[in-house]
Amino acid sequence: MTTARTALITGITGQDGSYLAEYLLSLGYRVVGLVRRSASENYWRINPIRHEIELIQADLLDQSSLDTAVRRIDPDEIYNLGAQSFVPTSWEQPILTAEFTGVGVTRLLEAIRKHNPSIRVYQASSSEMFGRVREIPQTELTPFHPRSPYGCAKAYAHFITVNYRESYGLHACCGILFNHESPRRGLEFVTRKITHAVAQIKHGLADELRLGNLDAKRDWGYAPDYVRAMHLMLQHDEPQDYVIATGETHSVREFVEVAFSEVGLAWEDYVKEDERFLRPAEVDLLVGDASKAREILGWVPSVSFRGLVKLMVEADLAWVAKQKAKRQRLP
Ligand code: NAP
Ligand code: F7E
Repeated sequence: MTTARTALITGITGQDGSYLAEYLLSLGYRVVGLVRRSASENYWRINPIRHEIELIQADLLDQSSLDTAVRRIDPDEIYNLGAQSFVPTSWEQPILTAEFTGVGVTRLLEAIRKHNPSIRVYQASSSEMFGRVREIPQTELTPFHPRSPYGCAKAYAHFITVNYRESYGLHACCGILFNHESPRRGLEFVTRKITHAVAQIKHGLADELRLGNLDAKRDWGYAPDYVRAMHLMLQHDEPQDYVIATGETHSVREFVEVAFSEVGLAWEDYVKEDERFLRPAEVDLLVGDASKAREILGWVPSVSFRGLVKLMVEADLAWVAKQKAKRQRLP
């Protein structure tokens, strides 16, 4: 009898962590999630699989807790998805963002190096590192020019992971993932903010949607496709870095248009531009070239831009309807 491989996931309570946990369970893995202590649990994304996974408490800010978690679980693979991931917050809390998203990675790599350098590790790098882009589309070789404290922290995290691979021979891969979305996306990110507002407006619970820069362009994919890529990277014998993207770019305005048209509404009647949502520095255009992932890993995305908007709008219509019904039942 072969024993199941063990995966340790940081950030398991987030969008990607929850999809990755489900995917690895479907492949027969033992899945352990690293969670930080909180006075009130934030487990809504992992509740459906709560009985199939194990959780261990640790924090990317705390070296000893990471050392203990890695030693106790002794996983075959670690997926480092934990981070302060909301770009605007990184201007409000630049030092904490650097600690979580940047130095936290070094802490985890140190725990791996000291405990068992043969553990395979995935680092969640980001297209935000390209920032003011030097070429279109962006590849693994495009230079970085981050435009936010978040992008700077991710660039540090990326290079320290590459450095541990080169210095200590760790089997470490960075996935340079472009924006990926789903019904599990946090409500503050623009795609979910839009689809949730569309559902609220359709159900008569809101009458406007306030947004910042409608001209920004992003390469938006579907999160479950992207977690498959993370797993594929760690299965390859040679650890490398990969861009994961759809190769298409669309503006926030286009996302808005498609989302409102899904429910038969004209977006111009509801969307208001609000400078409170503008950023001190913007990333104007991102579009990735995932040829390397396609050729080496056989990875291709399965959901189109329109398909993504549609599935997110449909999920939010159902969710808002449920919330509304619950509220109506209150005494
Ligand atoms: P997310 O939904 O914001 O989830 C972030 C996770 O990190 C949460 O589980 C959070 O836990 C955890 N976390 C935050 N601070 C921590 C700390 N100090 N110690 C331990 N855990 C901590 O993010 P996501 O969209 O799933 O993204 C996953 C990763 O990919 C992140 O590193 C993100 O920066 C990166 N990324 C995302 C995208 C994208 O488009 N989604 C693209 C490129 C890269 P709590 O529940 O306790 O807050
Ligand atoms: O913004 C514009 C905003 O916050 C997308 C994270 O997962 O992907 C994500 O970062 C664009 C920006 O994502 C609003 O200015 C307009 O140009 O959804 P977002 P992001 O900043 O691209 C990368 C790859 C990550 O790694 C990050 O972790 O939309 N925008 N109006 C707005 N954005 C927000 N949030 N809210 C608005 O009202």
